[in-house]
Amino acid sequence: MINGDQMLWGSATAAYQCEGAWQEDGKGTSIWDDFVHSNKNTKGITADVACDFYHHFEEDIRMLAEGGQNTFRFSISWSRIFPHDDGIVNEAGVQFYNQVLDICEKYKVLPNVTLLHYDLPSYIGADGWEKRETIDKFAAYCKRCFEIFGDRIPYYATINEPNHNSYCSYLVGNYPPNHVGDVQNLVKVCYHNMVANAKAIQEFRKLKLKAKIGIVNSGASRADILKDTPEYREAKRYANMLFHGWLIGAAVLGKFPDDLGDTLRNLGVDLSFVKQEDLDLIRENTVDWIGDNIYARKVVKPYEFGETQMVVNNDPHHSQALEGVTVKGLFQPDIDPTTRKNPWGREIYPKCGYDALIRLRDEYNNIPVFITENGHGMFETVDEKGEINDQERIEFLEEYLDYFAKAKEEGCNLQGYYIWSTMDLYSWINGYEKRYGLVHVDYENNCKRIPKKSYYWYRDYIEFQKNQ
Ligand code: BGP
Repeated sequence: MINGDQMLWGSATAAYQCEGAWQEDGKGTSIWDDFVHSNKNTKGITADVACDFYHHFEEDIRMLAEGGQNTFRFSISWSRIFPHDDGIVNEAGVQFYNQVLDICEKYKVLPNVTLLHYDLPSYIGADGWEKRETIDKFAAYCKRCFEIFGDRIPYYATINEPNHNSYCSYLVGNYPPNHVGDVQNLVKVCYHNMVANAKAIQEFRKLKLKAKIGIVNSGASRADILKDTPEYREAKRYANMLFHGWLIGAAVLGKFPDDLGDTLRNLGVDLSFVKQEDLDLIRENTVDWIGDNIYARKVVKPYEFGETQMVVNNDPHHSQALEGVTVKGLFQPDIDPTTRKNPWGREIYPKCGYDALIRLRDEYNNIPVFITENGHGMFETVDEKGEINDQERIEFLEEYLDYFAKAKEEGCNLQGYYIWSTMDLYSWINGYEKRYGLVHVDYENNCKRIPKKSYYWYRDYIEFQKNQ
């Protein structure tokens, strides 16, 4: 049971994955527009239209509210606000987000808004986070958003998943700029993200808004082990530090872990880009809340062989493939043969949500937490009655929610929960066949919306929780 009255209950989206309208009303292009239109993208699927949130937002937010949800997570497209590298605001872009906020107000839905969910403007470049100047450009963009939207947005998040995004972009190579095994730039990019986060927060504090600001991380319980030996525990410690600990440490505690520098130098990383002024900025500008996107844990074991790399499995026909990160000399992926996997090989492990919250309680000052994403990707069909019976998703969510409730009962500072996703939308690497929404989108039929069984289940679940 998650005590209802103070909790926010909602669902989440991201601009690139839902808006479409990729060139409408003066919008500039983003690095994801560039990537999906380039020959590096072998799948040839784009989000030019996506689920067309740009033209359906009123209906989407109304449905969300009618489904009992009182909060909506979405992101702002930087290139819709600043289409060019000249600092001139695109008023039509501002108007769009103001309209979205109007509809949220109309339906008493609290917006939780991420300022960057992967889609850097093309003029910043796919390699943008490698460049120090991007820190100032990001802070300037955020400052304008704070000035424009102010307290109309009660919860801002600076960046979505700096860790997962950087790992995909610089280790796996499946996100732009598609570098494989580029550890040097991976570290630099994560570092620049954290300095940019601090700089944006500095701008935010100057305005003395009532709103709260956070950052969204991926999986505070990322690392887990199958054997309890000193070697396994050490592998887990390193994995937790390098998956997320250095980023949450900087954002929440204002400092990187003590042994991070030595660990990275031992991996051959040149840290000459680190500056004392950045560390001061990070120390002085921490978040009010942390978002955690919870899907699965990462099982690791002590390092045995192989180069530093990350493997992801996007082939739904090889569900038992070994996924994960190898860091040479420190750890490598392990697989638990006893747990369930989804068709894309992602482990279903509800307890990881509990572990994440306990970790945030015990190691990060019990900072207020939002589960900013939790959801289940599935293949789905519409039955002969025109309905979508996603019972499997309901069971997934129930199991995870039971563990979140247990953590809250044990004193974790959980304040809000968002299902990924509000409606079906574009999946970064899997396109449209992998569906996450509470609401089905008929892409062949003008993006018609049909609530799934899980939509009604979530409405009843929230109602029940609120009455406890
Ligand atoms: C998170 C991202 C989301 C979303 C989700 C599902 O990491 O923040 O944007 O995409 O993962 O991922 P996928 O669609 O790859 O299964």
